[in-house]
Amino acid sequence: MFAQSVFRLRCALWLSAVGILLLLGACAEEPSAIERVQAEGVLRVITRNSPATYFQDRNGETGFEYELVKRFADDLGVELQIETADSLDELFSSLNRENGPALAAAGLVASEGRKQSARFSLPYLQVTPQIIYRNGQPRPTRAQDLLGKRILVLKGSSHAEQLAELKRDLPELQYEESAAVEVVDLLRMVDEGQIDLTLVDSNELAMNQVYFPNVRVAFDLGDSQALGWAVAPGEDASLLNEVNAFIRRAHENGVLDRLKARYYGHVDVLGYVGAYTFAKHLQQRLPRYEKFFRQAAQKNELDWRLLAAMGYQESLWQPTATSKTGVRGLMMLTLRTAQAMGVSDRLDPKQSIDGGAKYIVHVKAQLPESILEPDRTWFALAAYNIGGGHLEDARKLTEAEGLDPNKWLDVQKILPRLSQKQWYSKTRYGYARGGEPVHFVRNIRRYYDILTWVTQPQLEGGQVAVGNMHVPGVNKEKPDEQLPPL
Ligand code: BLG
Repeated sequence: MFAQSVFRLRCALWLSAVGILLLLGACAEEPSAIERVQAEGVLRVITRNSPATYFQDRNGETGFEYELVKRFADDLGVELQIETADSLDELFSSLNRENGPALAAAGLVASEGRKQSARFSLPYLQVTPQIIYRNGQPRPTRAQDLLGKRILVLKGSSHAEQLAELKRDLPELQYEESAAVEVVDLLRMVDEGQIDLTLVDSNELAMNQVYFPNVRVAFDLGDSQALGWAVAPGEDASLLNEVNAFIRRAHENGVLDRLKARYYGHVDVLGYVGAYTFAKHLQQRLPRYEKFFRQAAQKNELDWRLLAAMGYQESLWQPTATSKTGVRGLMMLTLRTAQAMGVSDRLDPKQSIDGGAKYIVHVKAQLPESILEPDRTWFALAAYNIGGGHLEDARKLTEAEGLDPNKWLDVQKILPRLSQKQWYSKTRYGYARGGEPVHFVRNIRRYYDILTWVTQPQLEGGQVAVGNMHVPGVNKEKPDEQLPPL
């Protein structure tokens, strides 16, 4: 009897001990993915170093993926730490490694083949895979036309997956994959004729068309596909849920549209012809004047790329340009402006650039102090084009409309009114072609962005010809010799 009750007591003790252990076990449960990020105070993200994703410019880290993921880290209230992978295979193995980065944000197509190595978020961008060929060669228009061509794609890419699938129907199809290159290299190789064709996403082409004058779209290979961020497949859903909520917000509040326009909108703004014409002029014309832009910029404490962007907008870098209104030269100075700036020959490119540089500094200094950077630069450009008086008229109309006369975004909406009688009749300086400075500023900002991406910080200081095509994101440590033989 006694022994039995002792046994019962022991059982009860043992059971409660197990219960406590179980409870303790529950308390010591692994923290979730989001709890780990929050506890560390750091969001570690793996990406690719390319102009369409992440790269360094004169202001530091930048790129579409970087800007988006930075906003996500800010929303979480944690620091962002970027790691880069040299190839897509390396990217996925890093993501899946123990204590690896929490998130991959690298312009990744959420493809079927990747489901084993990644768990994808909601889409943040739709892209279309495009076959790219070289201008002057016969244009392929369907899958059959790919046969017998030298085709190179990124190793481990969704494009390699797509071609493998296509090969099932077209067994004669030949293509190669390389882990030693980035998309910009593929486009450059098509541009220079080292390969016949490649397959890239539409956003990558839109971004890079401005660097490669000979690159053209042959045809779309299949439907549009979704880009997503990814976590490791074994990971719990907590971080992915936060990502999805963030992406939903970014769709709603216009952040995604703005980033898309800024990074992938060159072709939208310039048009395809404008984009490859710019690329051609970047190689052929800018090198002739780059030295003058740099010297004038240094003398006047300006960014030479802004001056070069102005020169492109004014004359497509042509020193003998003349407008219908008799404005002349690379920087399109009026006779009056030229005289005021001490320019004796407007057709001399060096004099024109010096005069333009001096004049932009002059008009900027005349602007009211209430206009702050970066808007101040855009207002100065507008004044360069339309004159300070008309710009002041537009600012007054802007204020009367209840908008902010110190914000370029607001004033540019009102400027076109200067060419409508009902509005200009109320102004001090009267009629002006108010739409012109709006295009002028928009285009210069676009060229300025592109020039910023072409010229990397480590190349600054020396005399570096942009014509040599220093495209951001190209890994200079990988010489061409390492590329697979084709
Ligand atoms: C600018 C002058 C301003 C002048 C305005 O015109 O020229 N800028 C320069 O000379 C650098 O000084 O302002 S004002 O002095 O206060 O009157 C207004 O007259 C030049 C503009 C005009 C424009 N491009 C630089 O942006 C031009 O050529 N437009 C004509 C285009 S088209 O050929 O008729 O289509």
